[in-house]
Amino acid sequence: MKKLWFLCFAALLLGPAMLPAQTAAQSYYLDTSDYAADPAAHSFEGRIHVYCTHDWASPVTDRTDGNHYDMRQYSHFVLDSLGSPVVRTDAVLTLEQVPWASRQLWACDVACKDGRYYLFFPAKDHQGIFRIGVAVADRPEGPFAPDPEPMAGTYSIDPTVFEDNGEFYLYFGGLQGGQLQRFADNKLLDCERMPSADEEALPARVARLSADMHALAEAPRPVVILGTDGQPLKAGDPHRFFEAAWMHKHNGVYYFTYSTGSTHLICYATGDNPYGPFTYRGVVLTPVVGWTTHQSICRHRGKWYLFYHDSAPSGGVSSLRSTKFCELVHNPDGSIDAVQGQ
Ligand code: FUB
Repeated sequence: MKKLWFLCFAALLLGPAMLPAQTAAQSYYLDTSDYAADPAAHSFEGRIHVYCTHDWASPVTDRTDGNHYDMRQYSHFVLDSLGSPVVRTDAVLTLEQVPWASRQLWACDVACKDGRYYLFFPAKDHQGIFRIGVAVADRPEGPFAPDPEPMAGTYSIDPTVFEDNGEFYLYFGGLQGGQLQRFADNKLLDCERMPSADEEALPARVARLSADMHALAEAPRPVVILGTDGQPLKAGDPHRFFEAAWMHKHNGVYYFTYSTGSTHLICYATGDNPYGPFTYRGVVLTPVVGWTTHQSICRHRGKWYLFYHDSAPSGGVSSLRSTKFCELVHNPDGSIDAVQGQ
């Protein structure tokens, strides 16, 4: 009790700088010395490695199609466990290094195969179309060397890679600024087409990767999310896919998590294989401060963690976000306890 009183007194005296950045949801900021968003977290070589977009105060103020999300490099963070010191490295891959890219390094992900690290990232090409590239490193912290061209057959944003039984699967896609509505049957349309509220929602895409990790081994397929009625979710459903695909597997169940964008939720749907279909199950994260919400889910030393971002440290500026994390609970019935974003 004496110790508790002492801690309260010290906190009052020394101010918040001495305390861990903690929210009501027992979430912790990874690092508030600079902005970092869209966390992709993995347990590699016994430590937690997190790959983020590096938000900054860009002069771009045009909000059309998310142009103000004008990131030019990725950041890497490494930590041993919840609460341990975090080491940050910026510029593990920069826009200047990628010959085919013109702008907007949006959410990325990293996979490890045979001791090498593959960073999958989206950027607009010189025609203004989002494509997905791959960059390789010998160490999880980089530096990453990009291929000279984007991966053939890729489009849109938010690539994430999931390993299952020795195969690697690339998931991707994002609406509106992410341009998914500009593609049908894996082809660029002359004119974008957003479905009306009572039509089927636009799905994320998934494709198995080639053995060398540099190409798609097959044409991308739709990731269909079914409602409890067994029918694909409609475009007007507040739980339909928008962006930020992520896959994890727990107790043999495949969990597809994603952002609903305009309704500001992170939701989950479950299935029995990496391609789906997946059945909508519920909310993982309620709305955070800021417009975008973006998650990754990582198992480390037997515990599951949810990584996400919010704009609270920047006072709500939607393009200046900070990464947070907390433990994530899977219940015995396979459901996930929702984390409160605020
Ligand atoms: O950070 C840019 C974009 O905002 C990401 O790619 C989306 O997932 C959203 O977080």
